[in-house]
Amino acid sequence: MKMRNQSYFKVLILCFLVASTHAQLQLGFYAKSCPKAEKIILNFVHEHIHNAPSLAAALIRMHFHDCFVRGCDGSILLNSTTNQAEKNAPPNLTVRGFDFIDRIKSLVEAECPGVVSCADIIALSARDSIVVTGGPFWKVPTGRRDGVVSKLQEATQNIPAPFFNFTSLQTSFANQGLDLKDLVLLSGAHTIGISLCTSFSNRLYNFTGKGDQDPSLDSEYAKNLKTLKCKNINDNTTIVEMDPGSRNTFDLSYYNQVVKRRGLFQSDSALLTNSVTKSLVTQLLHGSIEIFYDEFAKSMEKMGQIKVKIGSEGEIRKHCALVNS
Ligand code: HEM
Ligand SMILES: *[C@@H]1O[C@H](CO)[C@@H](O)[C@H](O)[C@H]1NC(C)=O
Ligand SMILES: *[C@@H]1O[C@H](CO)[C@@H](O)[C@H](O)[C@H]1NC(C)=O
Ligand SMILES: *[C@@H]1O[C@H](CO)[C@@H](O)[C@H](O)[C@H]1NC(C)=O
Ligand SMILES: *[C@@H]1O[C@H](CO)[C@@H](O)[C@H](O)[C@H]1NC(C)=O
Ligand SMILES: CC(=O)N[C@H]1CO[C@H](CO)[C@@H](O)[C@@H]1O
Repeated sequence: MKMRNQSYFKVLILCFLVASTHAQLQLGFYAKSCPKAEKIILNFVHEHIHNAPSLAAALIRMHFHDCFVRGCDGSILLNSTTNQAEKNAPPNLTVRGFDFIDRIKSLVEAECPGVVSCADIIALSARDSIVVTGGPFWKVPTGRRDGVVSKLQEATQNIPAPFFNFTSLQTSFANQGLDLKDLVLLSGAHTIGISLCTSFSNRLYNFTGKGDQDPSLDSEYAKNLKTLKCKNINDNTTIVEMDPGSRNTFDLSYYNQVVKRRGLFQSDSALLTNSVTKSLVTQLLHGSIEIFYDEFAKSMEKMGQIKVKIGSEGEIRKHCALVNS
């Protein structure tokens, strides 16, 4: 009887373990199946990011765009087939780094074919590239599986646009299980990287269709942008640093820009239009870089878990741009 009870108990525990490993990602998921995988990714990022530090911005943005559409499942990497893929949607016009991911994938495939997902490669290389360029570290539990569907319309519907107001941003983030704190912290990624004029030139030239300027944008700043950068509303080639003078430094100065009414997008300015997000911005500025990094890490860990596919869902793609045949 005692024996029976014990083995019954063991079965229960086993079931629980199996259920829980299938219910979520885990740190070092590839420790047995491909022990060198994470090292290969980190090494590659280490060797190549110095030639192109701006790629860190591109990769964290790719991770964000991937997670907001069908979860973090690498669907952003798929090429269009009979239908138009996410890749071809307007919001990703400037998503870069696809080759970089493909090169990492081929190194990892050479080490252990068919084991490491493209979705995990995005998540790990985004984190590693930010760390290697001196930014915050966050944990990346692995075990994501790759999706087999990618639709342009879903990217357009789910990726927040630069002209979003507070309400639309809140809804967009809530749809992904993210709250206002996540919104403020993740927007902090705009401390690095660049934007095309066309992502915000309506604020400079034709805010309400009467040839006017967005009153919530600092007028001095708007004037400088117009004379030095975005010389007309159709300029779709000039790039602007979102956090001028520190576009490669992961610091608090993005929030400084925001409180000075110099956030580049309406979505950045919108953080001041709600008392909760406004006070979070102020708190971050009164805190320290360490606090920002810790809080940013928590939100990134949350974002990296959005609707992940695990266990036997999805597949491990052979080529990141193609579903397996
Ligand atoms: C809150 C809603 C957000 C909106 C409306 C938004 C919008 C944009 C837009 C319009 C651009 C410029 C695209 C271009 O013209 O080249 C951009 C760039 C960027 N975004 Fe966001 N974004 C948001 C949230 C995020 C989040 C959550 C992250 C990452 C955690 C992120 C990371 C970046 C980075 C790093 C860049 C620069 C990319 C580069 O240099 O290539 N953004 N974002
Ligand atoms: C995916 O599309 C890109 C751009 O059109 C192309 O360069 C690449 O070769 C394609 N990848 C595959 C695996 O077909
Ligand atoms: C925010 O934008 C949405 C969608 O354009 C609009 O319906 C709503 O009225 C706006 N909210 C505010 C407070 O301006
Ligand atoms: C400003 O917007 C209005 C309404 O959409 C449009 O009719 C007008 O041509 C625009 N002006 C410019 C300079 O783009
Ligand atoms: C940029 O604008 C020009 C002229 O307005 C247009 O011909 C071109 O297709 C645009 N490019 C992109 C990438 O939208
Ligand atoms: C990298 C990539 O495929 N970018 C595409 C994003 O979407 C536009 C259309 O909106 C395409 O022209 C780009 O090629």
